[in-house]
Amino acid sequence: MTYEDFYGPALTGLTKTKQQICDLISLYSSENPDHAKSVIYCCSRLKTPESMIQKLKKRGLPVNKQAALSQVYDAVGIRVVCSFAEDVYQIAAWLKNRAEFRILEEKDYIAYPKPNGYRSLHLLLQMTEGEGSGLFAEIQIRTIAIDFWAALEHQLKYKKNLPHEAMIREELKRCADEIASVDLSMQTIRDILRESSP
Ligand code: 0O2
Repeated sequence: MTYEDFYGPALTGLTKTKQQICDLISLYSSENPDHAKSVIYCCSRLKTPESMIQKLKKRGLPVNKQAALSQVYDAVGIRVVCSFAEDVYQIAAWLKNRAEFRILEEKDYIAYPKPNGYRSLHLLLQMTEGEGSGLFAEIQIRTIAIDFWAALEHQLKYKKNLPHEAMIREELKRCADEIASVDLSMQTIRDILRESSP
């Protein structure tokens, strides 16, 4: 099934919303020269019809465009990858003050990691301006170290009958905790360097 088959005329608004949010992230770097290097990269996607259908079924929702656009918030997904945990919160604070959308919910999986070790800050929002006004989107903000972990962990979602699955999950959890500890140490070193700079 194509994106057009599933999302119909809403596809234009979804695509514009995705671009509008990506442009905003670029603006963050140019408006905040002190934080110009905070964002390592930003990527975006429209949820594929297959992935959306799977999510609707999993939640027991009707499998149609209306439910996809009104009851699932991440048809438009943006991922912002930063160097340090501090950057994650600074970008989130800046995004929360934008007029282009209103934040519906903040999920802080950095302060409150998922049991598998997943850490990220998610902002669920609704557009208030532009062609996609009224549409929902999710912005995920995380450090590059955790992004590296999440990309590998995400592969588990698509594996069936994986040998040694419990061991792999346990090992991934250990890696996530080590990465969180490294992120914290890197932040501390950055703070010390900043304080001691001439
Ligand atoms: P994709 O392929 O990224 O689009 P749910 O899917 O119901 O658990 P919910 O309630 O929609 O999640 O919201 P949440 O927790 O904000 O998660 C939405 C997205 O965050 C997921 O999208 C993933 O991209 C990411 N995410 C959440 N938890 C994990 C995790 O444990 N590991 C990894 N690697 N990513 C995670 P989708 O829909 O799963 O898929």
